[in-house]
Amino acid sequence: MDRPHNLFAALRAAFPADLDATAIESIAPDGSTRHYSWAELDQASARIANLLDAHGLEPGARVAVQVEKSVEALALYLATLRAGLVFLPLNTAYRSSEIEYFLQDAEPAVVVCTPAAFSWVSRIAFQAGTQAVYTLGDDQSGSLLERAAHHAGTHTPAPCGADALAAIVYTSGTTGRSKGAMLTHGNLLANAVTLKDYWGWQQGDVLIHALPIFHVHGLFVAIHAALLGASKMLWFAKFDPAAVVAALPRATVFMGVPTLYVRMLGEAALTRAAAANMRLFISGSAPLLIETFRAWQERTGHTILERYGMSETTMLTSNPYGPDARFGGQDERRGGTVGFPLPGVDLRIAGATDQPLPAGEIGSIQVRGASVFGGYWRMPEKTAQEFTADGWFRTGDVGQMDARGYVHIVGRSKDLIISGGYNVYPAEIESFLNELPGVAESAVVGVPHPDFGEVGVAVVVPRAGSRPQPAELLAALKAQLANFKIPKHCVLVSELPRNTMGKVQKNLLRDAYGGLFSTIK
Ligand code: MLC
Ligand code: AMP
Repeated sequence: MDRPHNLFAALRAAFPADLDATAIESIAPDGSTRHYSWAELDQASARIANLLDAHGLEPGARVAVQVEKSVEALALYLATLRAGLVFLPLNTAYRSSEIEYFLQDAEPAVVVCTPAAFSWVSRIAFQAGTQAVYTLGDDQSGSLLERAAHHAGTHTPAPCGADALAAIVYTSGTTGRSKGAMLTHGNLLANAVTLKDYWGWQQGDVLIHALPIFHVHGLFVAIHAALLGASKMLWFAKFDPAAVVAALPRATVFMGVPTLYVRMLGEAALTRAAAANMRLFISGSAPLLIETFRAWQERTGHTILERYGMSETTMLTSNPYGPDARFGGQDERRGGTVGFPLPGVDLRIAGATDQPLPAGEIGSIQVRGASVFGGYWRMPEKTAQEFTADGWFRTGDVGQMDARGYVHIVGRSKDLIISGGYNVYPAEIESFLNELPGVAESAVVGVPHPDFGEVGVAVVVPRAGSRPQPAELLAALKAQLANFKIPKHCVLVSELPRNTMGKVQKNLLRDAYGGLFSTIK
C-alpha cells in the first residue's frame, strides 16, 4: 500500500485551531438557525465511524445513503471516509425500481435511508445482502444517530492508500444500465486541493451551500473546498432563491447550477448592495447561458466563474479566478466558455480516431489526470470502451479549445439531457415509455427551457388502434421514475422521423419542439 492517504484525515487536518467556532450554520425554511461547531462535526463523524467500525466490515465495503440533506448526513459522509468505507450517495428522488438496481449492483453492507422509507428500502436492501439498515431523518431522528450516540466521539481514520475507493457515484448510461463511477481518496483529494488553490480560497470565506449532497457538485466540489479552507458554511437543505439572496451579505462564495442563478435573478432583492460582500460566484454542472452570465454581471457587478466537470473526473476546467499573467494581468472570466484545464488535468480535443486536433477545431473532449476515476464498478468492458488505447477518458462532451486555451463545450456525443443540473438519459425514459400499454415506440429529446435550461419532451407513436392519453403516460412514468426524469411534455405522432439507416433523427424532433417552452417566463 502507498502512503496513508485518508481523505477525511486531510480534511480534518485543515480544521481551524478554534474548534468551538461555527463550522456550519444550518438555516431552516422558517429562518431559524442551528450552529454546529468544528468540534461537533468531528465528534458526530467519529461516533458514526465507530458505529460503522463495529460492523467489522472489510475495507471497500459500501455504505449506500438515500436521506434528505442535513448536517448529520454530511457527518455520515465524513464518517464513511473516516472508517475507510465507500460512500454511495443516492438521489432522494429515486423510486423503488431505481433503488433496487443500485443496491443489487453495489451490494452495500450498510444502507441508510429516511425513517419514512425504511419498510420498502430495507426489504430491497436485505434481499441484496445488506447487513444493516439504519434510518436518518432531517430532524436528527432515526436509528443511525441513536446507535451512534453509544460510541466514542474520537476515532482514528483508517489508514487507506490513495488508491483506496472513497465513493461510488452512479451515472445513468446512454444505453443500458447505470454505471457506478469509482472514485478514490487520491482522486478526490487531488481535485479538492487544486480547487482550493485555483479559486483563491481565503481565510474568513463563508460558503453558501444550497445544493443537494448526493451529487459531485454539492458533495465534493462545495464541501471539500469549504472544509479544506476551514470555511464556515451557511447550509440550506433546499434551495430557496429569496433565502439565499438574503444570506449573501453574510457570505463570500456561492456555488450553483445555472437554474439557481436564473431563479435568483428573479428576486428583486438581488442587487449590487446585496452582493457587495461576495468574493466569488461559481457555476457548473450544465451550460450557463450567456444571457444569464451578462444579466448577473449587470445586476450584481460580479462575473460568474464557470467551470466544467463530471462524476467520473470531478472538476476538469475552470475560468481563471483572478488576474491571469497570460492576459496581461486582466481578470478574464469569459462567458460561454468553461475556462482552462485545471492544474493536474490534461485535456485534449480529439478526432474520430482519437488523434489530437489543432486549436479551433471541434472534437471529442478527452482527459486524464490525478482526479480521473479508475473505472466503473464491476464493468471492465464498459470501462475499457470509455478509455482510449493511450489512457485518455472519453468524456462524451464535444468541444473546442480556442487559440488562447479556453475550452468551449459545443455539444455532447452522448444522448443526454441536463435539466436543472440533473442528468436525464433519454434511453432510460424511452425504455419505460415503450413498455406502457398503447405505446408502439417513443423518442425523448431535450428542448430549451427558461428555468431548467433544458427539459425532456416525449414523442410517442401509439400502437395501431390505441390512443393513449399523454397525461396518463406521464403519470405512469412518474410512478416508476424519479420526478426530475419525467418529460415536461408528451406528444403523440404517427411516426418518428428516421434517416436511411433507420436511426431516429432526434435533431428534427428538437427543431420541431424546440419552441415549446420559449414563451414561459
Ligand atoms: C425538480 N424537478 C425537476 C428538476 N428538479 N425537473 C427537471 N429538472 C430538475 N432539475 C421537478 C420537480 O420534481 C417538480 O415536479 C417540478 O420539476 C418543479 O419542481 P421545483 O419545485 O421547481 O424544483 P425544486 O425542488 O425547486 O428543484 C429545482 C432545483 C433542483 C434546480 C433546485 O433540481 C436542484 O437542486 N438541482 C441541482 C442539481 C445538482 O446538484 N446537480 C449537480 C450534479 S453533479 P413535480 O411533478 O413533482 O411537481 C454534475 C457534475 C458537475 O453534474 O459538473 O457538477
Ligand atoms: P454528471 O454525469 O452528472 O457528472 O454530469 C457531467 C456532465 O455535465 C458533463 O459531461 C457535461 O456534459 C455537463 N457539464 C458539467 N459542467 C458543465 C458546464 N459548465 N457546461 C456545460 N456542461 C457541463
